[in-house]
Amino acid sequence: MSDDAPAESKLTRSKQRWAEEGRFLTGRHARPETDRLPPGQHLTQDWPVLDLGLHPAVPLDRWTLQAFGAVEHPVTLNWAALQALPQASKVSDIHCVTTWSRYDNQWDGVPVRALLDLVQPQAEAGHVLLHSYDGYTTNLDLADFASPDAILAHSWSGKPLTEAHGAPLRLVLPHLYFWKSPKWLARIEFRTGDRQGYWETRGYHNRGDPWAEERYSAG
Ligand SMILES: Nc1nc2c(c(=O)[nH]1)N[C@H]1C(S)=C(S)[C@@H](COP(=O)(O)O)O[C@H]1N2
Ligand SMILES: [Mo]
Repeated sequence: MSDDAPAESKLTRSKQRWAEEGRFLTGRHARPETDRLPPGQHLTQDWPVLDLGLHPAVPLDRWTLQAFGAVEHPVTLNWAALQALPQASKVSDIHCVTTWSRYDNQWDGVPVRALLDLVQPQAEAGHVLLHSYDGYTTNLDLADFASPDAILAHSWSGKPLTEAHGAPLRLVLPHLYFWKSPKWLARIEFRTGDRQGYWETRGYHNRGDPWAEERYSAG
């Protein structure tokens, strides 16, 4: 556990206890080709807000996104520089480890692959650690981060993200549980070795594939 982690709310403590108890595990497997809803999930029409309880307000004129570490071209992008990168629109489903799923979310933003083209990860860079303005962190294999569906999203349903859902910019990585999609994204650290983030150090699975029900780490 890192010592600069934010203070824990009641919900955060409950979620950590559920991880210890293996709550919500069904033991079933499903295949994305035939079953749209992963095992143990239920559909919701609304869009719940889940986070550590801090909603950092970052004014656009002070906002930056930094990409650094094991890359050929580290960058610090301001809002105008982010808007100048290639833009795309992607529709994907959300699967949260607390068992709600939400279909057909439309995201607009910069495909992660466009950012990777810009910074050029070095051959030794196998992992990323993502840092957010609320102190949240989460880790990914570079191969997962580089998914063609991954997008640095500034808009949902054609409108700018609300502050509660991560404005001005969040990652959306639809093939993993939603805790792997940080809101209020601030810094992308490219690493040669893996380093676990906030939930991963509190009992959540290191990868978080909803189809394999990778909710929690064993033990
Ligand atoms: N910065 C940040 N990102 C975060 C979190 C957080 O606490 N802080 N919580 C994660 C979790 S556990 C979930 S389920 C989703 C929820 O996103 P939503 O509130 O937009 O539904 O955000 C993820 N990204
Ligand atoms: Mo979550």
